[in-house]
Amino acid sequence: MFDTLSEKFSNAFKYIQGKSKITEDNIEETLKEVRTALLEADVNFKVVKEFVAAVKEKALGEKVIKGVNPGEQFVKIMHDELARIMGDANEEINLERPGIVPILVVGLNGQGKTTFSGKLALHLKNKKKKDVLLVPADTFRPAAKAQLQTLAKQIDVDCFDSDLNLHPKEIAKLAIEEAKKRHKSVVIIDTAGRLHVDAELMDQLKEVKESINDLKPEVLMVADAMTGQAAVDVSKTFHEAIGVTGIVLSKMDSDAKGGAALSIRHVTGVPIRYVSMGEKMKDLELFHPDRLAKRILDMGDVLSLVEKAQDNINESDAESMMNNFKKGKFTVDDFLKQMDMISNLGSMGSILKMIPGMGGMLRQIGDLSPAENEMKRMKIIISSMTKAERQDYKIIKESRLKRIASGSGTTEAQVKDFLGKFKQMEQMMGGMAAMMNGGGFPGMPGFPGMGGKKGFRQDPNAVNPFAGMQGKDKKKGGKGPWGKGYF
Ligand SMILES: Nc1nc2c(ncn2[C@@H]2O[C@H](COP(=O)(O)OP(=O)(O)O)[C@@H](O)[C@H]2O)c(=O)[nH]1
Ligand SMILES: [Mg+2]
Repeated sequence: MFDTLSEKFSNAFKYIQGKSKITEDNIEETLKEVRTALLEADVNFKVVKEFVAAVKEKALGEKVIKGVNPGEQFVKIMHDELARIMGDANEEINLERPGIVPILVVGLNGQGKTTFSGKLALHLKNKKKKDVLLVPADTFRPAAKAQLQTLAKQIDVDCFDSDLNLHPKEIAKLAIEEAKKRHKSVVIIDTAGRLHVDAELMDQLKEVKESINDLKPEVLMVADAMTGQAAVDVSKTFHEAIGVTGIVLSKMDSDAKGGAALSIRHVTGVPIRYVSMGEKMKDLELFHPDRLAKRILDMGDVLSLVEKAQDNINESDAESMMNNFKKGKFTVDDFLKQMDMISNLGSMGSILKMIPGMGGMLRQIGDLSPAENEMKRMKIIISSMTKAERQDYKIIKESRLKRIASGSGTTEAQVKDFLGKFKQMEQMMGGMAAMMNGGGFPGMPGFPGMGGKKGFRQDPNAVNPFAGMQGKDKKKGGKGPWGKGYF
């Protein structure tokens, strides 16, 4: 997300790095680059002008804080201003009111309305414990009904059987009647779009909204983040015509440049509430301006990472793995589960970027696809292994090796390579388990809590991940990261 912008910002900050004080002179180059970066990311020019002026004023007015260098102070100011133009705090729609809450999902064609309707239903069902009714009301493209019905089935949410011959406002009314009967608390109405903003569409949406106005409907406008300023202009038009209560940025998983996210709130005055991040139903995030600002500035986003992990990790899998782990056992199946857990969180790049400081490092590494491809290859090899082999890879000898290679479409050398790597992982895991169980490192008596005999170095030829800690030559006191004589 917003990779180019992050990179240009980090280049811009170089001009003030190592300076002892921020001055009008040394900040000029940085601000110029920040300005160019924002304009190139398709941020609205008025927003850019205000942003740069605000950053400049704060940076020059900033008192020199002892111990904090001007570069860091500047990044902090940038962070606060970025978050401010995007809207400060997350503002989710308010569902805690009596009666049914209707949510109208509006926007142009192909922006992701139907997809978002499904995602929102799933989010409200799981996170807010709401009983939701999905309502297809796109009378313009009849296929949209089937699309929503399919999604509804997939996420196990009820879908209203709309009569597409009726006017959408009639559909909305009937759906709300139905929702009352079924004691639903939220009704999500997926409306029609057009290729371009047109008067007929606006009139239709206005009528739908007015027909249910007594229930104070939320109107969520879905805008494709890839379209930059166009998304901003369209949102403004929709807001002026029908009154929008929230914006959803869709397709933020793509290489959107950032223009829409950074301008839309400031230009329209409407808060961004959700971010749609992919084609799967779970790919929805709340919009947190401060977290996004951190991601843009390579400061990581640990909170989102933890939330993602909590949402996506299967507890019983994690527990059975932990049990194995405590026993000092690590099987190919455990490894497969670990890989699945990680890929459930997203692409490697997207996960790593959430760790503070990794963004810049990733740019230096460049392409992560070799690592991702290797992970894929490992999964294919594992899928060609039998259950017994996954529990104990040591039984894999010549003929099994041949079978796995041909089954997975890899070479025997690749299978051997995988087994070699797995063996190293097994030893690492064994080592950690030994540490946790108080087994301790061989040759390190007296280290508190680690004096046991069960060393982890079962195989003298193994690659020892803790080699540095142990110190190859004990007499010299070790060369480990903890320095001489620590052990
Ligand atoms: N990558 C990506 N694709 C999306 C996202 N949201 C929707 N899409 C895709 O965009 C296309 C149009 O989405 P749809 O929900 O039918 O748009 P609608 O016409 O506004 O209802 C479909 O192919 C979706 O799978 C998203 O957040 N990320
Ligand atoms: Mg649709």
